[in-house]
Amino acid sequence: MAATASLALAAALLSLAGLSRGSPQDGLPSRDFPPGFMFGAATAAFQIEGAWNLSGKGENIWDRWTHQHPEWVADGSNADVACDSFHRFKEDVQALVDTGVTMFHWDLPQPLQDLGGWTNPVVADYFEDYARILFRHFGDRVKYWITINEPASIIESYANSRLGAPGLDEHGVADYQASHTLLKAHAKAYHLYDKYFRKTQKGRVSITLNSAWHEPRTNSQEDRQAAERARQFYFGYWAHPIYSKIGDYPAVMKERIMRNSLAEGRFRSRLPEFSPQWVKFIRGTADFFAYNHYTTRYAASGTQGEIPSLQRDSGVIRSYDPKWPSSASSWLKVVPWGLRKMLNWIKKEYGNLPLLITENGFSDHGGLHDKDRINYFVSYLQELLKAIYIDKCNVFGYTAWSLVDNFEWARGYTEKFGIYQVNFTDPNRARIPKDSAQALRKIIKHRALVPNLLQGEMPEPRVVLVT
Ligand code: GOI
Repeated sequence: MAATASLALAAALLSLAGLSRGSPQDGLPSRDFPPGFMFGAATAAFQIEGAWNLSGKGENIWDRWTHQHPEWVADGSNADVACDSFHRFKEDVQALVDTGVTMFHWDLPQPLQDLGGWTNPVVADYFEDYARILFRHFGDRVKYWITINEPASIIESYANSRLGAPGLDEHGVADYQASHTLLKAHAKAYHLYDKYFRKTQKGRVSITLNSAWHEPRTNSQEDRQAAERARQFYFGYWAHPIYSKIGDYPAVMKERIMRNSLAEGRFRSRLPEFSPQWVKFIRGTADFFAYNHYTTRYAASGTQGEIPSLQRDSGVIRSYDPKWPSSASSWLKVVPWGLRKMLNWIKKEYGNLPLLITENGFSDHGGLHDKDRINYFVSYLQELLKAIYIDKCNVFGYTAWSLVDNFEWARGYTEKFGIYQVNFTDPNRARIPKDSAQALRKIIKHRALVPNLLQGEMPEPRVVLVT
């Protein structure tokens, strides 16, 4: 306690004196987070709740996908019980420092999938109805709303059945149709809030977009152009209609998909068109930028992927540097500087809207002494501070993924992202804080990237939050 207090005092004195606690080697002007900076830890309903058929809950597309195809999940598991948060939510809420509520994190009701899911424009109307119910019931307390989590990930499962629900293989067609409805649904929810709720509830609404940073694989002009194309195809796809001045999908997408579609003997583009009314309706529908970031990929110019597919349309071949440290997830390499580059690109491309990092985290195979996860958080937060102080990126908050180990979609329970461990063989699903939870607690308490987070023995974990 005394050590903590004196650390805080030293911090206060140093900042009063206008001095920086960042050492010159790490290039950090300050280790303090700006005043008002928000921290949290995130999770998602389907990945933790369980109770899949209780309390009047209907079947959703992930219930169906996991039950029908256990062989598509790495360990043949499902989320029928998961972390049992349905019954244990009090403990989890107690563990949350600060958070908002995302409306939709992939668990579309199965009856809507039976109508075609997000490829059917009527689903945007149902989404608006759903948003109305949430605004009405929770809007007095929720001040940061996210409509949809990672639309780019949602449409991947319309292209490749093994990636998740709904489990279709309609690449290059259904994924583009689904994106159209997803953007409409988001915009409808935003305008609904604007019209009927904003004045009294005074909250803010956005959509969470995700993408790796795409770095040119070589310095050739082809690869630099390919990297920019990758940014447009994997991120501009969603950000351009909402955040750019002119709206609509990026020009490079419209051109290339049209060209490929005609070459395939079609009479129109596989990418649906927005009418000018829709372009206008979707543009500007975010009060802040919400962004999930995990990793970086190389982009090189080249033709790869099935015909037709988003990858083929992009003309990009993506890869990793073998030198980048791995995680338990094949897609997740540890590349902290990619976060800083991405934040700068967003600022340059769409202006310096306040930005909230809604997910950032690291996977391993379990264990309480998760040094690699602490290292991940610290190194990414360091780059975040550089983006804030050196590059003047307008980042106002950060939520770590994830609060508890959970059902990792197609990876089942084989990859762990939690800062709390969950014992999945214990009927009580006991939660235990990992070393990373202690480290984040320190960071949040001091509102600074305090030194020595990796050094010294962490105290033995206590079992908490279990009644
Ligand atoms: C979050 O998305 C999400 O919001 C959370 O819910 C989730 O818990 C968290 O991630 C952690 O997972 C190398 C065939 C490259 C095609 C290896 C087979 C690409 C593509 C392995 C298998 C990667 C974070 C799927 C963003 C979806 C994982 C987006 C990261 C698919 C791969 C593949 C691979 C494959 N992405 N997601 N992928």
